[in-house]
Amino acid sequence: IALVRQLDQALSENLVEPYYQPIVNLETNEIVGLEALARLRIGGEMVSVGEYHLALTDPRLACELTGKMLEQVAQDMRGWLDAGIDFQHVGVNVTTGDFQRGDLAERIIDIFGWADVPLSHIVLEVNEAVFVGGSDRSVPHAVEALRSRGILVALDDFGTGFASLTHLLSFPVDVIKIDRSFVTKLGVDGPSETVVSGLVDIVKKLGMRIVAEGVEYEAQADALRRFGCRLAQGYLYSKPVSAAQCTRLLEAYA
Ligand code: G
Ligand code: G
Ligand code: MN
Ligand code: NA
Repeated sequence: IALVRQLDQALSENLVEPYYQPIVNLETNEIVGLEALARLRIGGEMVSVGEYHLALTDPRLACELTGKMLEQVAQDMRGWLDAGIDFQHVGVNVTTGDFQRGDLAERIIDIFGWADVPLSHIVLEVNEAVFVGGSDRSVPHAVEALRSRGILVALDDFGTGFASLTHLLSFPVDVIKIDRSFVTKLGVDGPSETVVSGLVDIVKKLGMRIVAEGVEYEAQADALRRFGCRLAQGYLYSKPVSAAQCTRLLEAYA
């Protein structure tokens, strides 16, 4: 309850700010995209919304957070486009509550339309609970509406839920993000290496892109390269940073 009140207050006082974490090409270390991660300015500190994940099961709070994030991400992207800075793609996280109102696709199209940012620069990051938990067709409908307008969709935290592989891979997505828990075990756990290497093969054969999350060590990046994984994200490259810091990273490495 305290968390709900804190999040509610941070949202109504506009204390939400997107941070950005680079996604890099493992061969060249060039930045090929970003993931927007919400931070709340609370007591002078930038706090991850991960601390508020229970509060975010409230659809009203989830929708409000997404609205604030989309508006600021659209502004930041507009700024980079105006400055000729190449960010390629920006991922935005959405949850089950975002789909319940039934207007997610319209909101995204509206906000990025106003900012005059092409939808092809946006990746909607959705975890398997969103796809598997929906009892009606509202999630697939919204996802299809957005994909038909050129938005990319990523299945986030891949491998952490309980859905079967075939079920998961039947969802129409463009990108699979392998969860950090698999990457952490590279080099220490043989079976995990087999799983990751097999996943990379399957996902590529299905014509989707694959991003490894939570890469912290060069040895993990080496293993991923050996398995044919091209894209990665993690502290080895950069932690999530403010838009201003991200601009400097993009100018240096994009
Ligand atoms: O920012 P951090 O890397 O600490 O993220 C913690 C968790 O919060 C992750 O699971 C991430 O997906 C989620 N998260 C980060 N930003 C957002 C956001 O804007 N909206 C939603 N719904 N979840 C977010
Ligand atoms: O759930 P999602 O994948 O959207 O959120 C990514 C989360 O992982 C964020 O909390 C982000 O800050 C965190 N993260 C990103 N890179 C690393 C990393 O290399 N190591 C660890 N431990 N966490 C990371
Ligand atoms: Mn994500
Ligand atoms: Na993840």
